[in-house]
Amino acid sequence: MPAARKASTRQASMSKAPAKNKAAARKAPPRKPDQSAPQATSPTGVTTGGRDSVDVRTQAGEYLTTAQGLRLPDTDHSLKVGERGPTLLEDFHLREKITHFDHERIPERVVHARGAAAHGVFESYGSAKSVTRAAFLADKGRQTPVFTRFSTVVGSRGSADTVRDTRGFAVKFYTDEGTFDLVGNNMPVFFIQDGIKFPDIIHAVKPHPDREIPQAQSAHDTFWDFVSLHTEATHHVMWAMSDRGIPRSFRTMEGFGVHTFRMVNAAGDTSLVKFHWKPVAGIHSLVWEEAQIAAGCDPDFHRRDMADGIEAGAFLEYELGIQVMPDDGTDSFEGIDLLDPTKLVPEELAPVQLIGKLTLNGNPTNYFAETEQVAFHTGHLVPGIEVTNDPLMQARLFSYLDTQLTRLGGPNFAQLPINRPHAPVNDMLRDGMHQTAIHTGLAPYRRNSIDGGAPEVADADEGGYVQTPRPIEGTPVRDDPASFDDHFSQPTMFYRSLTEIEQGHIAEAFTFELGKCYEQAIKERELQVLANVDADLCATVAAGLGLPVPKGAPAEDVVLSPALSQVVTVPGPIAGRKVGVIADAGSDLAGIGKLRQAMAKLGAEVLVVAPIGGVLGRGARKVNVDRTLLTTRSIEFDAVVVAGGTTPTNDIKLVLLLQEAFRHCKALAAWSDGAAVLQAAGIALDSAGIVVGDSVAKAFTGGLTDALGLHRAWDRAAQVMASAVPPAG
Ligand code: HDE
Repeated sequence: MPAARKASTRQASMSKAPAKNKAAARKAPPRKPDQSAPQATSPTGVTTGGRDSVDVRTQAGEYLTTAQGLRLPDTDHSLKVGERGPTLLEDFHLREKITHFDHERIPERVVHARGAAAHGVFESYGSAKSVTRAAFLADKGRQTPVFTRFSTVVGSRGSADTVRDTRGFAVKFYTDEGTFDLVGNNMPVFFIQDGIKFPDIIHAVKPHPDREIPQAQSAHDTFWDFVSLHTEATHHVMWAMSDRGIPRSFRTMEGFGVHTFRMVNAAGDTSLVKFHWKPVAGIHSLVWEEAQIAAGCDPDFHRRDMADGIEAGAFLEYELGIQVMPDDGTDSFEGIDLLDPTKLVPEELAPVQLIGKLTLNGNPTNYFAETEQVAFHTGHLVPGIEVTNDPLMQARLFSYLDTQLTRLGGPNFAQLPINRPHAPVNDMLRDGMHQTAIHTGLAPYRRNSIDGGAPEVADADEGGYVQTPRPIEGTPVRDDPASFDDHFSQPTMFYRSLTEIEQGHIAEAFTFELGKCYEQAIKERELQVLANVDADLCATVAAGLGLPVPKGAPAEDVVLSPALSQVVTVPGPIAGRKVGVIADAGSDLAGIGKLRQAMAKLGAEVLVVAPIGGVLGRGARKVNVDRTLLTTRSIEFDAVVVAGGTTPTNDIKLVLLLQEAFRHCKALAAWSDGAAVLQAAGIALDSAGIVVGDSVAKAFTGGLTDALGLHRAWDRAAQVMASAVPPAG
């Protein structure tokens, strides 16, 4: 508002204030407009210049300027007394540039610091209408913009993507009824039952406080000390040690809301609900050696995969599903305490009903502004979705708002562009650090007569968030219900529901992680935990550690849940997968073209790998080299194919690439005499998951597609050790 108008408004209201009858007769001022972002005009009403209709929050103008818009003649030299003299204090440009730089960082998230995000859209199937009145879920076909951030939990912001850890899967739905955040993980259970222990588990898993090592790892004494003493963590630890702890990519990860939520439909009927994200691309993981190599060769493995995929049009897709349980007052289902976040509900007991689809189709424009500044909060709810008494969830409801005050520097973080709701905001929250809204009106309080009583409060019919009445009575206690005491039967169910391959990976992971601990007592205590999960698992890990096998009492009568296994027997989609093609100057370049076309149709990308960079061939047939044997490593590819005509070589980099792909049970293929290159690397063509053909014909690309769709040739696993030694020559 221009300064002159502001002053006159103030005078007018002051002169009107005293006389009661006059105030009643006075025409109510217009309703306050909704809180708005700064416009492309300055507070004095003058346009800010630069290109027309440019938002002042972006940079505008042709010339380099100071923050005040002063054009600069030079930004490479400070103002000095002579070319070799000292710098002058009057150099305001130097001081502004350096000062701003000095303050560029904000505190990283205390957990989930390492993350990457994408924009997208959620489309409702309308099938949740019977359980929730949340319009973004209930209305068939309704599209809601979303911003989704994936993360690891333990590592710092610059740590590697592929470490063994739980992954965050946080989705911000910008709904018309207010923002809803589903702040979940890629595992359906959590380490602890009560949020009051969260600082403890996090202190234990973070690097040791003396030397601040190891970074982004759970393979150290304090973590295993904690979890072996808090056996409620066992179920989550089993998941973290399983293949779920090292996902192949964000697009091949499941997501879970973890807690039980309460949903309310239009008639006021309530249900208890658990959220699931089902990746359209299937659930796939890395193998441990790949994860370790990637952490060194390409620490950005997951975020690169997501950004490249989105850029190439291979969007990330997930279906949202809910398990619906009756809200009968017991907060439990089939003997499972629904308030215990260390327990899951097997899909066989409560099927996951699909209610909508999430498509991530846009990369952020600016990492800091969007991915770093996005603020999720479990308390960002909309009518139709409510919380339960889960003590982990209750603590989260406090933490997520609180943490932003430090991380984002004050209470106005909801005004940051990425955090702004898409629903109209009229919150009466005022002032504070970094206030960017220019509020109008005089009465940011209710009830008022000055601003015409605005804003109004809304009852349920008008979209107000009215909690379902929950009678609560009891005595304050610091205790758990007895139903929280069973720490082992679900870990046993999880382990026994997996395939032998997956069980083997869990045993290896425990052996690796405990093998990194120094304290003998911690290893022994964790073995005792495993003895209560499964005797074979315990014996295998004990053998690996060279320790005696303790006796336990694992549950014998657990009902298995095959849905927990991620090994597929029917090939799934291959969109977003990467195929490396080994080629050289003599390769069949037309064949490479055909392969690229066939893979592109299915959303997979072909990258040509040659001994040196540049271009292979000439004219219409020419093929760009995407990677050299020096710049890539097998971990980059889901399958490696040798082009026909490629000369066999004993270049150790190529042998290593093929051997690694073989050892990691990835699809390998060759057409025509390319097969000789595989053989030269010591790979038997009759091994599982090897596709050979005379040319790039349908049968060849079909075989490769199937092998890729199965993700790994696990039948090769037994052979893998034999192939570990490259052939001499
Ligand atoms: Fe979080 N968690 N958490 N958490 N969490 C945070 O919030 C916390 C928990 C999860 O991409 C923090 O803004 C407490 C469970 C994700 O920005 C903080 C407890 C689950 C993310 C916080 C939990 C999660 C966070 C740190 C126990 C899965 C990243 C920065 C009571 C269902 C969100 C921030 C993003 C982030 C606290 C437990 C998931 C400190 C106190 C269970 C995905 O507020």
